[in-house]
Order: sequence, then C-alpha cells, then structure tokens
Amino acid sequence: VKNIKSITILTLALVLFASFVSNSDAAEPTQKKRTYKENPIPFKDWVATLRAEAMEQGISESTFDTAFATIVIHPRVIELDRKQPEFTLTFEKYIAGRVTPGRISRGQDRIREHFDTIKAVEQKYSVQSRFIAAIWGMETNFGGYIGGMDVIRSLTTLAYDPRRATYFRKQLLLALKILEEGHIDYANMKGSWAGAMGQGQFMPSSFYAFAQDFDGDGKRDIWKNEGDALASIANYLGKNGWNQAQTWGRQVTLPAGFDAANGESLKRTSKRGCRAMRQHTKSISLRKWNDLGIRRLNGDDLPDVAVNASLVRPAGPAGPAFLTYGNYQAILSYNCSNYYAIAVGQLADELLYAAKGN
Ligand SMILES: [Ca+2]
Repeated sequence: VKNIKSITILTLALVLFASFVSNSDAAEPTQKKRTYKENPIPFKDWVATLRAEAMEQGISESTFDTAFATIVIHPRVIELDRKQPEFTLTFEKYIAGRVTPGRISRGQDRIREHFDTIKAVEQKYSVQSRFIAAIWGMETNFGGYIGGMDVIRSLTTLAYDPRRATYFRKQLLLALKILEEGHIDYANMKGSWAGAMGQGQFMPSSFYAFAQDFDGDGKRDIWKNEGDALASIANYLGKNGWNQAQTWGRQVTLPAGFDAANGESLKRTSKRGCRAMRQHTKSISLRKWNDLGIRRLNGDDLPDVAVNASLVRPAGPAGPAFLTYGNYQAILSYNCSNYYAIAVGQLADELLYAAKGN
C-alpha cells in the first residue's frame, strides 16, 4: 500500500511539474502582444457628456440617473473583450458541443411548451419553426441562459474603452432608449458581457431593427416573453431574405479528384455576403452540382429543383462538405460564421427528425 501511495505521489508530482512546464510554455507569447490605449478623459467627465447627449436624444433624467446611479467600469468586460478573437475549436468539436442530444431534447420540450405560439410566429413571419427554434437553442439554450450581466454597465465599459467606442456608445444610447420606452426596466435589463440581450441575444441596434411585440401589450419583451422573443428571431431572419420554401442546405459527398478537376472554375468571384462567404465556392444550380458528381450523404442524387447553392468545407479540403442555399446567408446575418450557420442548420434538422420520430 505504501508503494502505491508513493507512486501516486510521484505521479502527481510529475503531473504538476508537467503542467507547470506547459503553463510556462503557454506564457510565451506566440503572437505579438497588442497594446491598448486608455481613455484620457476621466470617467466622471465622460459620463457627464454622455448624459448631455442622452438628454438631447430624449432620454429623461430619471431614466438616465436610475441606470447610472451605481455605474462603474467593469474590468471583467474588458478582459473578455481582449480575449475574444482566440477561436481555436475545431469544426468537429464546435458542432459536437452545440448540437447535442441534451439540447435537442430540451428543444423538443420547449417547442412543445410553446407550440401554439411558435406555430403562429411561423405563419406570421414565413420562417419554419425549426429554424426559429434552432437560433433560440444556439443563442440561449431555448431561453435557459440569457446572460446575467447588467447591460448598461457592459455597454458603458465598452463605450468608455477606446477600442470600439463609437459602436458601443451608439448601442448604449439605444439601450437607454429601450429603458425610456419601458420595454424592460433597468433591474431586469440583463445580457451577455458585450450587451447582447434576451432569448435571441439582440444588440440594442438589432432590437430597434427587428424586435417585435407579438402579444401586442406595447412592450417588446425579448427577455421574458417567448412570443416576443421568437417573433423577433423570425423577423430577423425574414428581414434578411429568408425563403420559407427552402431549407438551409445539406451535407454532401464529393467524387474523387473533385478539386483537381473543378477547383479553379468554381472559385467565388462575387463580393456579396459577409466574410464567411469568402470560404464558399461560387453559387451554381443543384443540377450542375449533380452533374459534377456531388451526391447526398446516402449516395442519392441531389433534389431536382431550381435552386442555386454554394459549397463550403469549414474544416478544410479534407473535412465534411456542405451545399448551402440562400437561407444560409440569412443565418450568417445573425452571426457571420460558417461554424455557427451549419450548427443552426443541423440543429434545425435534428429538431425536425426528433419531431417526426415522436
Ligand atoms: Ca409584448
């Protein structure tokens, strides 16, 4: 027993040593460390100018002073903002972490719970309910986690910080307008560290572009009212070109030698769409894709319909391939990432299969 104990201690010591070594390795900067400017204006003076600007825009003194009564810069928000671009998950790990059996079954429960509402939203906004639900699931696990941070404090921190001050000052003033109009009160205006709010994680500018008052009570309550939240997501997709007659795309197989034979001729030349579209081929008809030997995963021909699609392989040339339709770009408008859009599409498919299985 003593020997086992000493071996365990030795192993533990080695593990600790190894982690110490790897930690110190990790501390070596692999990228050039960025330096950040600080705001030269004292925070108190900055708040005073913001208050004057808010008054000019019709925010009342009482709304402003309630929201700013205990305001402080929140260092955690700055820390999260600085850490952000390190996106190191592989495509497979990203999907496996988001399209999970637990999320699919919670999605089914939540759809069942709000079935009449989600069907009414689907009809009014012409967006299939499974896609509304998939965005809802990706953003907040179907309203399960809407973020617990004080939105005014987060936006104030990011607006005072010079890095993206102009954008966040605009978001902050719109957040104050949301309070002024009484859609939510200050104490309940919670969100992500970057100020994304409610069950669909809308920034204040998206709130004013897309949020809906589905139950007609005069408030666009995207935090606690499922009808308002789901209608807002559907309206977001609808206003970004959603076509109810189509799906998002599908995973496909490529014939051997596909890239060598077609790589050049399929290069995307269009500049339309967000950044993530740069990884796609050009958009051609499904019939042409079928002629090039692209098939469904089960080996069947592609659907014989007049639809254009672009091909993307988010994990690189050796990874899975997807043909994506126009609706895919509507999903990208929500979050411009191929990983995100494919996860939304696959979660929507899983919710459909699960519903059929019941
Ligand atoms: Ca409402």
